Amino acid sequence: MRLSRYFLPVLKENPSEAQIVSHRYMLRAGMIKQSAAGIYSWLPLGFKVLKKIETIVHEEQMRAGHIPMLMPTLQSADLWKESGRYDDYGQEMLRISDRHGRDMLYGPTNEELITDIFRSHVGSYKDLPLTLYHIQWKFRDEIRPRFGVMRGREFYMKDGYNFDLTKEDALHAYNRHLVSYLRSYERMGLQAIPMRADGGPIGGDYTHEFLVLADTGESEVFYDSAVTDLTFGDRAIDYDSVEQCQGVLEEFTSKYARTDETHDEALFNEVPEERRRVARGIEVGQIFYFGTKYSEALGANVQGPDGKQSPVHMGSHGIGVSRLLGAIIEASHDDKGIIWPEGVTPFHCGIVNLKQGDDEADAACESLYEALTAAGLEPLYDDRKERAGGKFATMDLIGLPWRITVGPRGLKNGVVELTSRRSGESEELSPEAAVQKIVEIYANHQTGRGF
Ligand code: 5CA
Repeated sequence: MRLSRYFLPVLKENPSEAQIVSHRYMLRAGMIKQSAAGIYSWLPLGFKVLKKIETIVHEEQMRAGHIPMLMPTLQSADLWKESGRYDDYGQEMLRISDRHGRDMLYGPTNEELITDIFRSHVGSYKDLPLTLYHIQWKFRDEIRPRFGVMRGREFYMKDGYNFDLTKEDALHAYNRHLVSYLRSYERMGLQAIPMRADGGPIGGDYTHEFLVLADTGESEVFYDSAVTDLTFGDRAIDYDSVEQCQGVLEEFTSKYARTDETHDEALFNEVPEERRRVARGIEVGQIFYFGTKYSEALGANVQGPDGKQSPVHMGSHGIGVSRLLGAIIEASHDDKGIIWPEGVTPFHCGIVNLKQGDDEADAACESLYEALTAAGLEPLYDDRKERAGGKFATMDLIGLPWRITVGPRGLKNGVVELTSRRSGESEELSPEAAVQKIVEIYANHQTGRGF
């Protein structure tokens, strides 16, 4: 992409409505624009990152054997009346009536809809285990939408639902989700810690939230600092192996880590004092095992090998896809702007031409652009007739992890400058060596092509 042809409405001033850094930078970098309280348009740069995050979530869900599909945003109220949640959900649910006066709603989650699909098509244990998921917009009429996409009213969520014959099988599905979530967040450059939590309106008493530690987080968390030493890394995992998935769950959840809803002071005090931490966190996902809560209410039964009918065991598992943009920025920025992790960056590399209109500089930038594109990468070339300082400020704000700077003086010596956004360090290299280095860096990151 050439910046002169892109749509990147960068703001010079700090928007007064933004209280936290991620909201401020998303507005300033022209990623989102508020349309109504808690409802946003995703401008091209924001949309690009949203799709990168979505792609990682899809890849890791499919790797775990979970099946993608798509359910609508608008639902009939009938199923919710059947489950009893139509009244329970209260004012967070946006209720709509159609021209025939039928009660409709904008889905805040999809347990009822998916259970209805399941009961219509599946009746035997032979079709189990089954996990279906989708990534779709949700609406919750939050009393206090705030912090931009962090607590929106309309937000993008991955929600997956497992169907199993027994509690044991359903707990394996729970563990599979835990593993796939750890992998997903690490690919986004995040550490998200699973913590024992509360079921809330989804229900069930076995649930973990995934929290990214950040001072601006809305949840208070209590944990043993040893949990922050754990990383999943690139270990191979067999998602069908009960032992392997259970092993990961035990490794990541045996140390004390709880949100304030389930915090237990006596248990916490058993953690050595120097390792006890009280902090704040951003909830970027939650997994639930709730057994037969919905299958009993909606009559979703399966026939077992013994010929007997029993309600199917279920759980639901969510990732806050749009919230993740805010969480990643909270975890990775400095006073000049965003610093995207390689796994989710909207463009792989910036190219800054210090002297637009200079034949040699223009030609060098064009050939860098072509070489990076040919290698399957997406560069963002700042080809505007702007001062160098303005170009650097824009690149720093939008946070591309790597920048190649091209100017007549360097070209005389056959070099361009490659700069890391994270460390600020620069090195002079031939244009070919700079391209080679960028290609090598991204060889370790499956970022996929964007939009
Ligand atoms: N049905 C279950 C699991 S699929 C469910 O709805 N879980 S949830 O309520 O915990 O939501 C899943 C994730 O969506 C949360 O962990 C959070 O990251 C994100 N989320 C929830 N509410 C909002 C909101 N108002 N704005 C942005 N993201 C949200």
